[in-house]
Amino acid sequence: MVTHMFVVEILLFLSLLAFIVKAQEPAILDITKYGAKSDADISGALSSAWKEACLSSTSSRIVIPPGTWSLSQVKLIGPNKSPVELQVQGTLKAPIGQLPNKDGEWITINYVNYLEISGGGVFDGQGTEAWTRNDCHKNKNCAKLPLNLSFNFINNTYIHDVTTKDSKNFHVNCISSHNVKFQRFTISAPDESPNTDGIHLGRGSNITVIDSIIQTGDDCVSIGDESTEIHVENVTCGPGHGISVGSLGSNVAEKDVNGIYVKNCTFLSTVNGVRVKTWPSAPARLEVKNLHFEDIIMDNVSYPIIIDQEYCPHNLCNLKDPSYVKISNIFIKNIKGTSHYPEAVTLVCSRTNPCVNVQISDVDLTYTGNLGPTTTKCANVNPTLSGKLNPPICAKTTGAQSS
Ligand SMILES: *[C@@H]1O[C@H](CO)[C@@H](O)[C@H](O)[C@H]1NC(C)=O
Ligand SMILES: *[C@@H]1O[C@H](CO)[C@@H](O)[C@H](O)[C@H]1NC(C)=O
Ligand SMILES: *[C@@H]1O[C@H](CO)[C@@H](O)[C@H](O)[C@H]1NC(C)=O
Ligand SMILES: *[C@@H]1O[C@H](CO)[C@@H](O)[C@H](O)[C@H]1NC(C)=O
Ligand SMILES: *[C@@H]1O[C@H](CO)[C@@H](O)[C@H](O)[C@H]1NC(C)=O
Ligand SMILES: CC(=O)N[C@H]1CO[C@H](CO)[C@@H](O)[C@@H]1O
Repeated sequence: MVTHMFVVEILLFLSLLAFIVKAQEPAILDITKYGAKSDADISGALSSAWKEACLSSTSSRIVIPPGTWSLSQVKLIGPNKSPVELQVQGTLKAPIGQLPNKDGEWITINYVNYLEISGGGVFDGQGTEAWTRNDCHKNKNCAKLPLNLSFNFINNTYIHDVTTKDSKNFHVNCISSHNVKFQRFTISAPDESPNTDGIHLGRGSNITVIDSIIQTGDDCVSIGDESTEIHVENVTCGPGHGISVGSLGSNVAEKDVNGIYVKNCTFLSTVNGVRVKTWPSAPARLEVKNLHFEDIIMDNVSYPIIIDQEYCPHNLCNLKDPSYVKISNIFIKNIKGTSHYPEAVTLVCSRTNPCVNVQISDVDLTYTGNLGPTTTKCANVNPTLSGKLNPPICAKTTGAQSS
């Protein structure tokens, strides 16, 4: 009798345990169960699955199965009660022409906590045709093209093992988000695609981009104001315009940038390597501090290292007044490789706010062309130098050092 009851108790306990284990498995929400068909727009099905996931009190996994799916445009908005995973196994294709709401982005995910995007699939922006309509580099009143993926106000998010290709504009915009990690996140678009920044970050904290390959027509990763604790590690950039902090200063409300770490990255034939750019004659007085650029390989990079406080593309700015952005605590260490133009290192700081505490060690950059020796250009900066330095950084006779 006693043993019998004991067995019953064990059985009850085991089934309870099985229930708990099962409860921890996410509920699977396959979009085909919500009406998705491979020959029609899946935005309705995806939105329905998303709504259910957000309302669920246990975690959910939305699955986009293998295959090619048309997605016209979608806005996936939280809040969510439990973690949500969006598993993209197939390829999502944007419409070739305009999106239904031409002022919106293609895929927007906002106000979500505990999100995971995974699955090995592809977000295909189908931008090839749209790029020919993009004249924003020469026309200030150009029609804005939609960006690929916009993640705003998202926290505790892990985006991994997916590809975004041929966005019509920026590939990823990630604003006002905290504790976000992009890993094995592939971005691909051709060199000549305009404004196709890889990942644009702003007003966020603790964001990591790691183990990723970013090939695009504009910045690899661009970092806007109010960014703190941004880590870019083991990322290969190129083609594209490199990793850039800024441009900063144009808006008086801009807030400080603090703690940027670019480590163990490789730049392949990019226009810039690591760059900080601030506008002259601009109102904002924010600080940019604690930037670490370390263990970087530059391969045929046009301008490998640049701090430019007189940033003035296409001469469309006013150089009368300086930049009021204060730059301090810059650590540039172990940067090796080749530059495509002679001016391998540029440190042009503001005349009213010289750069403070710039430490440079072990920089070895060789200019491969025949326009003379490798050079550096420096203004309003007095860096602390150590280790092997080629070219000699900020030596008195700027422009005349041999490599
Ligand atoms: C994300 O974190 C920020 C800062 O802690 C907080 O203000 C915001 O409400 C959070 N958002 C969500 C969707 O959890
Ligand atoms: C930073 O974000 C990661 C997730 O990418 C998280 O594991 C870690 O706890 C966060 N760190 C802090 C200090 O919040
Ligand atoms: C670095 O990133 C590449 C992908 O670009 C990956 O194959 C490699 O495993 C990563 N290295 C480490 C140590 O994780
Ligand atoms: C550093 O980057 C190289 C080249 O991308 C990669 O092979 C290596 O695994 C990375 N190391 C670490 C520790 O991430
Ligand atoms: C070096 O970079 C320049 C300018 O971006 C490019 O035109 C050239 O093809 C690159 N060379 C190699 C060998 O990749
Ligand atoms: C370049 C571009 O189109 N940026 C837009 C990205 O999306 C945000 C809103 O999420 C817009 O404010 C930007 O203009």
